[in-house]
Amino acid sequence: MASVPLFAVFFYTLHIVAGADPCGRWTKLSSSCFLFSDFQVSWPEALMVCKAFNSTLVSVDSYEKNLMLEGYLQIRHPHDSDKTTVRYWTGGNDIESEGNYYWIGTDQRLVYTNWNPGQPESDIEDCLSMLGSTNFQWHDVNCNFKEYFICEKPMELSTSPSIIG
Ligand SMILES: [Ca+2]
Ligand SMILES: [Ca+2]
Repeated sequence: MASVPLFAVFFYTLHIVAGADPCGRWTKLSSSCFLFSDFQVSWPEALMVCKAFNSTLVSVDSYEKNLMLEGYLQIRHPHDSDKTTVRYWTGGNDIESEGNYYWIGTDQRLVYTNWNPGQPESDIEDCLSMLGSTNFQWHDVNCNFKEYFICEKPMELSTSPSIIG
């Protein structure tokens, strides 16, 4: 745990998985478990926190998944005053090769996209963020900005044996 930031340790103790719920304290949406952070960090820090939970930054790799996450974020931030300032890191980035965005969780190039018009736009903005100010459409943003973030991990399947017949 030496490389894990202290805030991640505190966060973990607050959100420790309990009981048989396949997502524990995380949010279950479709077939994955999601953690919507309530603190803001840079993209590399966000990735480190997700990894500390055996998860990764979210891959928004389909229309349906984007719609689901956007809908959840709209509910999570119902007030316009909040929505105009809130931003969430995803796993999308072009850090390694400018203009070649991929999802760090799946190692796949972006196929489905929901960029805000005019984005992505910059060789100094390499991390993909969902911005409340544009109904959570995507922007390339400087990876050092501090934003909220979304971790994703597959739902843990039950290990109890099923009885057939
Ligand atoms: Ca870029
Ligand atoms: Ca941008």
